[in-house]
Amino acid sequence: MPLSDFVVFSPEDSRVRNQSGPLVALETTVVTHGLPYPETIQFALDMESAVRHAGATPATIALMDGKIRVGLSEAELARLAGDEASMKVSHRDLATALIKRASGGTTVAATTFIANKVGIKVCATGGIGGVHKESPFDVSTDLHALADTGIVVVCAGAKAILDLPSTLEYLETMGVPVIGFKTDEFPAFYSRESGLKVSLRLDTPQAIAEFANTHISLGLRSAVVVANPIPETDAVPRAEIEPVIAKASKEALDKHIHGQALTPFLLERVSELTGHKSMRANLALLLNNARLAAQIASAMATHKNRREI
Ligand code: PSU
Ligand code: MN
Repeated sequence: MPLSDFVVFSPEDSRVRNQSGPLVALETTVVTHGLPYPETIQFALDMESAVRHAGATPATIALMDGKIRVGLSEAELARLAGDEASMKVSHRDLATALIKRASGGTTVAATTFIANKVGIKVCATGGIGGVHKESPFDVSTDLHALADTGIVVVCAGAKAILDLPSTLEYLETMGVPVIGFKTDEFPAFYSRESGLKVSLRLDTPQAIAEFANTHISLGLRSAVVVANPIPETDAVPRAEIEPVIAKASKEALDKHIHGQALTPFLLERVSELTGHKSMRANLALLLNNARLAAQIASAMATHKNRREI
């Protein structure tokens, strides 16, 4: 059966499908498992607005009642966010969600998989998954997906709760370029600095678009990760966040929290321990990434047209 058999084209989907302009896919695990309810609803809508204001059309991707959806209505977003039963859907969970007629937020891995199938070239998230600190065998499916999906993923680096050097090594091994937007350093999600280098620094959405179109036209199957540092005013210095992450990671270890539950647990604990300062940072960087993703998607369309003339 083709993928289209599983995709329902509601009015929102069709709006997205019939868009001739640039599209930006938005992941929804951040809506179901990454941010507190009910604020997360407004937040998902704000991300969509940020994409629109920057000149592109948002395609929020999720599973709704056992169907893959590309574009959600406001009511559907609210239902997805508010339903305790909403799954966290990565590659291995896609078929489960379909046969159980379930709803769920898609991770970067599942979002990029679906976006790629429907021809969307750019996706925005907060931070990509990676190699977990205390358990080197817990490697996010995001990394595997990035190795295998020709798409641009705009993020604020990998989540700071992760082993960042190992995550970058993995990306390098899998041939995934990591572009620093106006930075030589790989940003660490809540903080702008990590002491680690990106593979290339580019300073404009146009330059990133040219890079991405070139990478994709070569037929390379890996993604292009665009690391966009959190705005200075919202950043939490590394010295402040590191001990908090260490404490939260220790708690997770003591409580035997692992697998799918680990990332949501750590994000929530870090937020509690910082008096929600980390949550505000998370929101700021998500909007910042949605904007840049829209600018890159627009520039990719223009650059491609120019080449075809
Ligand atoms: N970025 C955020 N909050 C999140 C996530 C990313 O700011 O909740 C989600 C993304 O959907 C990412 C997922 O794909 O966490 C990774 O989960 P895991 O480490 O279990 O693969
Ligand atoms: Mn994991």
